[in-house]
Amino acid sequence: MYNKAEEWSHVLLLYDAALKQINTKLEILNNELKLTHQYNPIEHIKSRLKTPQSIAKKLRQYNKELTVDNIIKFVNDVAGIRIICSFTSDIYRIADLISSQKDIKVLKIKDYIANPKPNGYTSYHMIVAIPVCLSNITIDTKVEIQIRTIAMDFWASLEHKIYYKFEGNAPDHIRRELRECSELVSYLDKKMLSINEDIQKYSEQQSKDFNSEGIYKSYAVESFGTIVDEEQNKEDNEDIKKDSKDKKKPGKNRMLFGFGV
Ligand code: 0O2
Repeated sequence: MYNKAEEWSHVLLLYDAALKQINTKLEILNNELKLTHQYNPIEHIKSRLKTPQSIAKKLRQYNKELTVDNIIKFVNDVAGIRIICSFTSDIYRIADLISSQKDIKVLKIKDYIANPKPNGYTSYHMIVAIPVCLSNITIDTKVEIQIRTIAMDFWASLEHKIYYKFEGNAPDHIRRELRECSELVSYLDKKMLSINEDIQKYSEQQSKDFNSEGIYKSYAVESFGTIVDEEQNKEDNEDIKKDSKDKKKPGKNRMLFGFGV
């Protein structure tokens, strides 16, 4: 039998392991996208275990007793990961990639981007469960994943400070200004996304131009090679007539090597 402190240490070990696993998955996905698309959607990742004080506060809000069972059952964000991206489209791409991982179960989604909170808060939240394999048992462990843009994160961190400063009762004009800022954040994110899409169109066009130029060049080299070949053949024929020993011409061989023949 464990005492409460030991029991809690074991629970924390699970949450910590779950955080590590999700972090590793995200790093692998980001590296894969970097390699295959020369593009990394994740700007940075923060992860944390909730403090005992915050856990106790949350259970008090839910009118639940502070027990390990209640923490596991009712507190969804003991293990929390925040993923910061550049563009709103990256948020949904990352959410899809996470959902399609075979060992991850998505338990709950809160899309505060499609449905912002009345105070203006925007972010994409997922509660997922990931199996943690211990020596004699495998336990599905909950992790809260928040995905948001740099601009959304900037807004949320200031709002968080203000919320704590005024203990949830910020003056009206501050709340109003924060709401206005959240509209600016949403405008900024849309604008940055559309600029990025334009840049991508230019890059696609450039790579098309590059490819067609590449094909043009290879045709040119091929025909140049053929001409040299023919000329070389003529020379060869003449040379054969002149001197049958002088058959090998290094120029011809070089061109053939150039074409990988
Ligand atoms: P802290 O101090 O950041 O940890 P549920 O999980 O559905 O049972 P909960 O926890 O209300 O209920 O879920 P929700 O709405 O998804 O919020 C989870 C976390 O999102 C919060 O954790 C905050 O970190 C963040 N969040 C939600 N709403 C706001 C908001 O209006 N402003 C800011 N700045 N952050 C927000 P905690 O435990 O409430 O807080």
